Amino acid sequence: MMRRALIVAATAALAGCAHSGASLGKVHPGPPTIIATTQLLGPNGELRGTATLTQLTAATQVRARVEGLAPGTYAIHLHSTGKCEGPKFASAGGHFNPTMTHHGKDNPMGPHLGDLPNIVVGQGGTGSIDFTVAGLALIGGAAPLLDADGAAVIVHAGPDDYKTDPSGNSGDRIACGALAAR
Ligand SMILES: [Cu+2]
Repeated sequence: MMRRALIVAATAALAGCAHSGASLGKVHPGPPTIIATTQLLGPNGELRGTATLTQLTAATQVRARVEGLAPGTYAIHLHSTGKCEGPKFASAGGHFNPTMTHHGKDNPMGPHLGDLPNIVVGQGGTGSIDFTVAGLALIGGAAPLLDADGAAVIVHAGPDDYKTDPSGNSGDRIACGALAAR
């Protein structure tokens, strides 16, 4: 099944310039901003949300929003392979884990670099997270998320307990969005 994927955009970070109020001649764009965005789709291609990852200095900000879900708490993670083949999305592989640790922030041997906080979905069927992953790079460095086989954002059927290896006892994979370098 085709999956909408990947946009990695590089744009000049003019907004980040501390002197943008100065005369035009003094505007000096910073390094390019690296952004990856994807749609999160369910097993039948139904839209379940979006995710946008923005590379910061020695960190990556992950913003994700889900929709059309029953109220509840859902795990969401960065998985290692940018391939979303339904209905189970096993193709996305395990959690992004270049440091070979165990899963979960509450696990003494954790967490995975791909671990994220749960999304809480309210009565309207929507929920979101905005979380910065320290030490995660989309591109560049020793272990970029967007390596040759990309990566995926996965939403699970249940909450992450933040400690059970390898995936927080979070159940089936119910939505997937592929991310890839281009
Ligand atoms: Cu997961």
